[in-house]
Amino acid sequence: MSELAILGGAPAFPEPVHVGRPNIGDRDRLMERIEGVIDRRWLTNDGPLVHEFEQEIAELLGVPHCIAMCNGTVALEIAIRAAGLSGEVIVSPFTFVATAHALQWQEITPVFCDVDPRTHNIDPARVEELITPRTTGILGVHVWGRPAPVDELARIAGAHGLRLLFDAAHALGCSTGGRMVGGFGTAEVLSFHATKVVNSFEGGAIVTADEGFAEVARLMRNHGFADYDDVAHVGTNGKMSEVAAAMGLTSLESRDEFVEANRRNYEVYRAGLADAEGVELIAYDDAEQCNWQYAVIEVGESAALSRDELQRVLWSENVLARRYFYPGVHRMEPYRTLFPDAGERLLQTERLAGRVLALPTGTAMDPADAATVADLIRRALLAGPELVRELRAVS
Ligand code: T4K
Repeated sequence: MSELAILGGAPAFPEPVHVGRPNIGDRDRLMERIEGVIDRRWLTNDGPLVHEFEQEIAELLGVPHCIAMCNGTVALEIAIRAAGLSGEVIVSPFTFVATAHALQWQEITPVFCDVDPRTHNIDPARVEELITPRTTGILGVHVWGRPAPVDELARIAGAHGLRLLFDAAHALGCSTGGRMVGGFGTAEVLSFHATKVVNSFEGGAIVTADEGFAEVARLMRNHGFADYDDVAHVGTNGKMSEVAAAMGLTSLESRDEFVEANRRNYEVYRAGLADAEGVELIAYDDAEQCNWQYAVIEVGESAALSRDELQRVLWSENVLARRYFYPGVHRMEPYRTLFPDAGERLLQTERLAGRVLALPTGTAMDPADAATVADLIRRALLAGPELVRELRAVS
């Protein structure tokens, strides 16, 4: 126990080990593509690499239309607008804040629906009670890449005449019931942020099977321009640059390797934490396709340390585990001011937000590092009450 850094030992890692360290892929290929961008002097505005990237993504997901964007948040905003959402939209509060902000930014009220504690996704059994005459849609999120209950949500949306969109920022290359994420609802939104399994530095995309929707989203992405001098729609600037697409294409080429690295680390965590009392690594369905992008533990009541205490132990070892998505979007501004009592009916979300910790993974981490992290967690738990006493004394 004396070796734990929080008690004065040397940190297990000399440098910070981040959650979300970017996967890079083949540098030479990336540089070659960037040289091509410079040589062509075509830097953005629907360039050839963006086209190629869109085709690759559409093919991978088996959807007819992919519209690449500057980031996932703007892609969400455009998807919401292209779907004609207004009034109220039902959404999970257990997500990155961008999901709700994309609605609120357009003066649409996010109506937070509690989550299923097993899946961390929106609980379909709680959706219908939130529908009012102002409700126009449901925005599902595939948290951690574990698909939302797509069929139940489609049934509810269909029965009530609501639009259904999905925030698929975590779920590139994931499937449910053998069907790839990307084809559900009216449209799905991807993120290629630096921290995602496939990245384009910053980037995002709307994928859809609806041709009319795709056309509107494309117009909106480029200020509404249908042609030179012809503005056919209200729009914004959501364009992906060529350099971003260069990274996106290079990253896509190494996707299998990235997923494999995630999976290897996940398996090390699974083995290392199998007998860690009170700590559970979230499960993925082996029968489905999965990107294994998030290695997330839940720290339960029977653990010797609270989630926050465990996080402090890990941070002192330079393991920067993150409390995604603490404290829940409903407890962030402007939502906590707008809905001060929301927590009273979001009991599962509140409980979950107090338990989860995302551990580092990805290609920047090798399995030996993951084994060290798992070992630190086990040792911290074993140190138990004694460590808690010390922690409280130093806080
Ligand atoms: N919907 C969902 C469900 C999302 O999760 C996200 C994004 C979105 C929508 C919006 O998509 P984008 O507009 O971002 O395309 C990070 C990411 O910034 C964010 O993209 C992501 N979700 C979220 C889950 O994680 P933060 O606030 O944790 O970022 P930050 O700066 O703390 O970085 C995370 C970790 O990654 C740090 O430990 C440092 C490390 N890192 C980060 C960057 C950018 C690196 O090592 N290198 C880097 O270049 O949100």
